[in-house]
Amino acid sequence: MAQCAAAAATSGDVNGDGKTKRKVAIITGITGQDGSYLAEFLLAKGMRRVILVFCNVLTVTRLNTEIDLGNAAHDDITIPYPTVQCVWQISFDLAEYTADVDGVGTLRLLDAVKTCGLTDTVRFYQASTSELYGKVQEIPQKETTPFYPRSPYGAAKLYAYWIVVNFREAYNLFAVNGILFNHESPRRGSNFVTRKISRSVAKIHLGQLQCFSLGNLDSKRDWGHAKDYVEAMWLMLQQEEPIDFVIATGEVHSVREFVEKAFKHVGKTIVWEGKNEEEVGRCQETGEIHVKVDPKYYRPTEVDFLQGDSSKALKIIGWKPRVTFEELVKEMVDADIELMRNNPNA
Ligand code: G4F
Repeated sequence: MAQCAAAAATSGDVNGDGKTKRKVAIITGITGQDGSYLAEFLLAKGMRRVILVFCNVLTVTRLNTEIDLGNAAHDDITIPYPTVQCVWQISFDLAEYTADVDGVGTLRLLDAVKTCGLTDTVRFYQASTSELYGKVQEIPQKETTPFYPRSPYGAAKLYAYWIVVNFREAYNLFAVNGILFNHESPRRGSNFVTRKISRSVAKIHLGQLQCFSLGNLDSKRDWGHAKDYVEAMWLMLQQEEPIDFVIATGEVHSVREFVEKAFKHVGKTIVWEGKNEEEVGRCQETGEIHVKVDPKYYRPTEVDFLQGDSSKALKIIGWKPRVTFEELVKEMVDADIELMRNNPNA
């Protein structure tokens, strides 16, 4: 799967004590944040064996590591970390590759399940995405909202979504799509906007950087915490029926607000001056410019606004987010301050 997505195939089922019967999980995309959180979550749930599939998006290497975690803490495991570009850049520049990994890659996994005669035992989770909604056709977006992807990544994920539905209907496979809205954490890749901001604010706070550049400050996202979202993945796999769900907080914030909140946490008030490419964010307390706009971060086709409605998930699987937007921003900035203090080149 994509470097930021995790998919789990499991033969597990609920025992009644909240633990799984057959404790094997395969997680793809282990270099992304979701893979590591999911592995930890499943181990805590009693899963005995978690196989981590390493997908290097740049060298097309797959399945080159298999690690039995046992009871070891995830932190004790060393997993090679590839050079990772941000999803949208890969997506637009390497559209064919994106289709191969994120679209056809899902088909390959499903086909493997079928070919091995495992359709009755495997439970398959597909890391679907709010990128499917792209140019949104309805606000907020829910399971019935029409899709309108705006990137090669979104288009590839659309195929993945439907091929999962098809295998479910054609072969009675327990396969589900988790339509996850943006979810972040201190483990988020540094090219995603939230982590780029938290790292930069941490560096500025520590005197290691003066200014950084962003693209579209007015883009709005429904940002949750990745830890909450991996719990939703697991819950979806514990149900009697395979059902697709939107997983989101329902709250929307702009990139601009994320910047303001992150700086506020380190005692800086950002005031905005100028328009479009000339816009800057200045620190009210010191007068220094800390944020600039650089059109190189604009996208060929932008997804301006995403807001999910996860009321179906609340009703059927009892899922709701725990971490607030404010807590998320603070956790990310604090973690990066700690990281940069110990290793300014991180
Ligand atoms: O953090 P982003 O790169 O995430 P994006 O594109 O929403 O995608 C993420 O969420 C999806 C779920 O909806 C996943 F499917 C996908 O895999 C990934 O996890 O960008 C968020 C917004 C965009 O509108 C972008 O234009 O932030 C805006 N932005 C503004 N300046 C920037 C920047 N994005 C990045 N990466 N870098 C900037 O400097």
